[in-house]
Amino acid sequence: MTKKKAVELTLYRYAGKYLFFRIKKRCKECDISYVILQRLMTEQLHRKPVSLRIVPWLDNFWKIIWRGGWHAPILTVNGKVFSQGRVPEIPKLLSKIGEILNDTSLIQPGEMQTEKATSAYKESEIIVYFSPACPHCRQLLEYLGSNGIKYSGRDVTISESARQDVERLTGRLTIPVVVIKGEIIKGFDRKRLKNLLGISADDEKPVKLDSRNIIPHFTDTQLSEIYQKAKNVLEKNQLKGWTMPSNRLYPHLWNWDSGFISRGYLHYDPERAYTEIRSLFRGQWSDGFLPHIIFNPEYTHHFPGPDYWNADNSGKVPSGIFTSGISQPPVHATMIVDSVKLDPNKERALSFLKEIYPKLKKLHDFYFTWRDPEAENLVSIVHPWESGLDNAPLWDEPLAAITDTSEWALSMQEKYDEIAEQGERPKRTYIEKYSYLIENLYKNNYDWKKISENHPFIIQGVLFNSILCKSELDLGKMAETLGYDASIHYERADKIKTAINKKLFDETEGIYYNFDLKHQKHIKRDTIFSYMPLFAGIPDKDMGEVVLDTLRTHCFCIADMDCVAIPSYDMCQVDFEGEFYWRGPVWVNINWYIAQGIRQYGEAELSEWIENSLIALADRYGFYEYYDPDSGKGLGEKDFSWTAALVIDLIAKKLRNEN
Ligand code: 2M8
Repeated sequence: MTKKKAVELTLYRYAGKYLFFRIKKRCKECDISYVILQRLMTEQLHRKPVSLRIVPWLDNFWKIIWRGGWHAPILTVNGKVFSQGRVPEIPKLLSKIGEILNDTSLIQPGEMQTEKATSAYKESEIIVYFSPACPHCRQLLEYLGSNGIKYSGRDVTISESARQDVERLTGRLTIPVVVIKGEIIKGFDRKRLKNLLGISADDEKPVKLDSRNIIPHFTDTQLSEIYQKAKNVLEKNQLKGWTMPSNRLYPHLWNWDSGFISRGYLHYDPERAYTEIRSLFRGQWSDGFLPHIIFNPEYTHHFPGPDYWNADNSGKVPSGIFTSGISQPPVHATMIVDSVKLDPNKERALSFLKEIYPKLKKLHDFYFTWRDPEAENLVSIVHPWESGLDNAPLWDEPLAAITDTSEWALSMQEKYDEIAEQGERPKRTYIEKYSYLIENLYKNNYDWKKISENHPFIIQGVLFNSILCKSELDLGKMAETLGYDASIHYERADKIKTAINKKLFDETEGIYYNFDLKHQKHIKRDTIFSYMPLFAGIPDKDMGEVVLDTLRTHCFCIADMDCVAIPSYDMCQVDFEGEFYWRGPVWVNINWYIAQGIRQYGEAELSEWIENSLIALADRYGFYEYYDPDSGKGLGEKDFSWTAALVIDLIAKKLRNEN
């Protein structure tokens, strides 16, 4: 039998570490190569015997250097260097793959390989090469526009020939580049532009070169329109008494989603906000635990549904209610703490707070009683989904260490594949482990003490504990409003704060890390979730400065504000994936927290950039579950409730001139 031909592509991205060196800069060519290759894999190379591996260049430089590869991005085809130091030429690459596979459909006609941008644009005197995510490009285009200059714009992220032109003209892929009457200007050089274009000092309409130009701005009328659209999303997802995260993949009531959703309702229909929270707490177990899903009895084919959770094994589920058996971050007290301030009917607000306060307290008590096995004032989670950040890179190591597998891992995998077909969902990677963890919970009858002794996944999370710390502070405020003794809440908040600073802060790196109790070690992954303590006011002023310094890099797009908002994972990491669920995309809820956090530590302008960018994302692309940090493309579920609810919150504050 002849061996089937296959092609292995390997992209060495400018990332990684070697001895004490660690790459902390982004390389535009690498980012663009990565995006283009991913796109090829899902388009032209879909269902072809071609695989793509992305590896960190610095970890592997000694392997590739022997094969002649010096400059990242390096692309190898079946181990041989195909291109380096630049974005690979795609028509040539496809032809090469076509030749290896004997697949003529991939071989590109000669004409296409030599396609030149100039042919289509020769009429035009001014050509601008740009990328939509680059702030200097946006400023340049705005400058030309406001001075009435006509130009042809060429987006290098879309056009191969535009990239070739830029490289030919400047020797490398750099943007923006302007070509005026044969002269080449790199970057936004206002003086040269002005001279070449003959704009007089009196007529010139300057665009100030400062970060304020990057911040999107809206009139009140525009804000009101976006607000209305956001309300429509919530209306669309509303059922009797509660709201689905989205009406396709998420037809049930989800714990922290309902918290965020209630924050949106509070601004225009407080009764609805109270009903949402009441519906959620209908599912509270007798020990105070609040499940992450309360199942919609009218929708039976969700996976994993009630049959898989066996929550009844606990003997703690309220009768007639079907729930899952894990929880989610306790955002609720924070989301509704402003009820009295926002509800025009103060009496109604007070009576709601009175009704909900004991339930919230019982929930927080649950965490301290059952989820703090070492009595350290740090609560732990027992499943990645409990964190709310399902497949974040944070869980890679602890999940990989689990060797057991569950009885129904296979069926779970098949069902997940069906769901994955419908959208960008976590695919197969850790399904076995997810299912094993669920099985271990119900086999232990949700006896939290036993679980803390034999469960393979017990993590003290930065995000979870920061959210709990803030919720304790807000529960304290609520207690004061109701005339109750608030001291227990402030004491607890203080204890969590001290514990987070003591155990989860890494002084050398200037960043907070999760702690894996099972393996007794920190999980050193640079996700945006490490910065959640800012929101809860956990670091003191000096520590806050250190944390902000770590955050202010290109890797989270803060140095240049050159993304659409803050990505969920460090973009300098080799396994960053801008379109994949919790492993890179921009999430509105996380950005909402980060914006408030950094404002408290003096970064008002950056905070405004984040908040306005979130509104701009919703305005331009719609209310998606998450977004690509570079292009802003909406991903996952469309018309997603928490995106709409938190955009309502941001707009409402702007219209009231808060902050
Ligand atoms: C995602 O999680 C669920 C599992 O609970 C899922 O993948 O089906 C997460 O993004 C989670 O944070 C969110 O609450 C849920 C519903 O929006 O979806």
